[in-house]
Amino acid sequence: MQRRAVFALAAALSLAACSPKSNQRTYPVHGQVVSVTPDRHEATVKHGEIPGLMPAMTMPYKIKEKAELDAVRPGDMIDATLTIVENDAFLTGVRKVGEAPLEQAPPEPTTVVTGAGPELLRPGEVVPDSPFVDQDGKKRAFDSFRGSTVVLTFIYTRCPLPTFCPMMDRHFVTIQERMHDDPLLKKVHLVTITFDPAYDTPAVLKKHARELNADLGRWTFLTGDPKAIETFGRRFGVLVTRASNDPRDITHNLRTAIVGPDGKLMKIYTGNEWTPDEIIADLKPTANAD
Ligand SMILES: [Cu+2]
Repeated sequence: MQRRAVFALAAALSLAACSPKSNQRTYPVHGQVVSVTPDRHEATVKHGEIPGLMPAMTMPYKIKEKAELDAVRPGDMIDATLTIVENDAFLTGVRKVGEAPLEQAPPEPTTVVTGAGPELLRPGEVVPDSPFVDQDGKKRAFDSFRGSTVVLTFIYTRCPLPTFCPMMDRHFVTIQERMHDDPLLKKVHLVTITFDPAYDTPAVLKKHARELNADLGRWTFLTGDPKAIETFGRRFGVLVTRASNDPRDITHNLRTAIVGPDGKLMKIYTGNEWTPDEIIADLKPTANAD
């Protein structure tokens, strides 16, 4: 299992973890630093199970205190506290408790994609049609969005970390607000696709949409056949691995894309670095074209 993929992400043990909450939760973390990315204030940590939050996995974490970030090196065994607040997640109290040899570096996600499935879509290429089911249980082929400029992203509703799937949801909420206010964006449609269709049924997606205050006339949530979703997502670089012993144990990356009204890919955004403003700026030249 590619449980160690850098940029990979987390699994959820409770639905409650995804609903907006202002109260702060903290969890003890014990693990090994795999790599450090100082400009992002992040270290990728391979850690054991975090009871009540996620199974053992390797993923990037923000380290709040610069001195603590500067002190860690790949190979360090650390103890830390993972703090989860409404819109953020970070490590504090990072303490080196030992050292151990590092296992071999994980393969780059792009290597996995090109080696294991169909090619990544490039801008200008037609996004292949794919069958889905929407939040109302209606069949909805991807091609049915032709004529609108589509901003699409991939999430799962049980994602426990506010800086990953829930951040995609928050960004889409912001874009939706801007769509309502800006006539130049009147032909834009938002599409959120779950990569956990076994849990994210139409009913679950509908509830999720309601919690986000989504305007379902302009924002569609899709689920469907697991294989079809996986094949579709892979074309955008979405990588999801599931533990064989626990289907809730999901490790994933993030991809968001703009598809033009002609069904051609315009742009793919990786990770959680992009902002709603960036997408809106990219949308404006085409969203209003006939
Ligand atoms: Cu997630």
